[in-house]
Amino acid sequence: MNAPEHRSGIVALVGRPNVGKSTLLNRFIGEKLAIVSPKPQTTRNRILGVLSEPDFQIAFLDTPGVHRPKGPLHQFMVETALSAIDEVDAVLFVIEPAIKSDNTVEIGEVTAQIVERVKSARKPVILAINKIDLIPKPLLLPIIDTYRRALPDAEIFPISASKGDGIEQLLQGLCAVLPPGPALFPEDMLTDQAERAIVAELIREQVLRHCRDEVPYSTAVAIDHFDESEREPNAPVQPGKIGGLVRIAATIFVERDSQKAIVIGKGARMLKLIGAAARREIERLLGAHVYLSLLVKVERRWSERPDILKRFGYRDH
Ligand SMILES: Nc1nc2c(ncn2[C@@H]2O[C@H](COP(=O)(O)OP(=O)(O)OP(=O)(O)O)[C@@H](O)[C@H]2O)c(=O)[nH]1
Ligand SMILES: [Mg+2]
Repeated sequence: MNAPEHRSGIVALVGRPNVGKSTLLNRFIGEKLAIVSPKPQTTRNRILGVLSEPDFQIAFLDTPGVHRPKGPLHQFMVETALSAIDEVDAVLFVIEPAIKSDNTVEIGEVTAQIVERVKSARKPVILAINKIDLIPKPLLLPIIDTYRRALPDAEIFPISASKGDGIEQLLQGLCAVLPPGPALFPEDMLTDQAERAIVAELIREQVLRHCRDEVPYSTAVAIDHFDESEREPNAPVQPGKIGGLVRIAATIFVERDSQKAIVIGKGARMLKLIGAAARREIERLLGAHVYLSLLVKVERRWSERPDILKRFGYRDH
């Protein structure tokens, strides 16, 4: 028997905010490439994660959650997500179970908008129903039924990204819709993101996790210094093996003085908590000790100002 033909392609993860797209990307790749939080609108940019196996290579493109945008930052995010659909080989549409109290399933307005967009793109689509660990099995059937009618050409996979259930089957389903072809990216490449971009995101993640209300939506992080002169090159990234020291200075930008006060906290307690949690995550990423110093600055209404959006890396694609 012949060996199976090698397949490859780019797959966009698309869906509403908070359904678990970034959790799923990290699960596929086995590394934390994208930050995750319980708050919607966590991801703001596209994040590429490459999975290379002997028989296939899939480059996943995580995207911001599609929502009704308010203001330029959110418009950028939604465009980033929807335009990805046109640029990939297949779409992995991620939803989470939403069942009304009378046990009926309704496709919400935004989800319906994604369904239409995906249909008009006329490319292979796979639907992942995520977070199945949260619902009793019998409740899955009406969801599957509803989406089978809405997207008759999509194969449907119930999964749990956080527990890892159904991931192998989903990968096989994706492979089946990708064209035969050689790897598109080097096989040891996991992402196109620079380390310092991931570091900025890991700091933003801790602001999201520690602060409430409007602070998460008004936060951006910029890396000011990234000094690797005391880092040991090629240090093995393993628990317990630490390769030297990386000194990082970063600024957390918010939009108002009141938000700055929240992020710093009484006696700088909040900023210390954010810094300590971010440092742990960054040390894991870099496999090195990390010295992290954080500043908090106000950049008024930055999320509404196109010039500043660009400076923070939220550019047009
Ligand atoms: N119970 C459960 N929770 C999950 C699962 N997958 C993700 N979550 C949680 O759902 C929340 C949102 O996850 P994210 O991965 O940030 O969601 P996202 O779709 O990337 O969100 P945006 O970036 O805002 O669009 C987090 O609290 C995750 O831990 C799952 O399979 N089961
Ligand atoms: Mg995300």
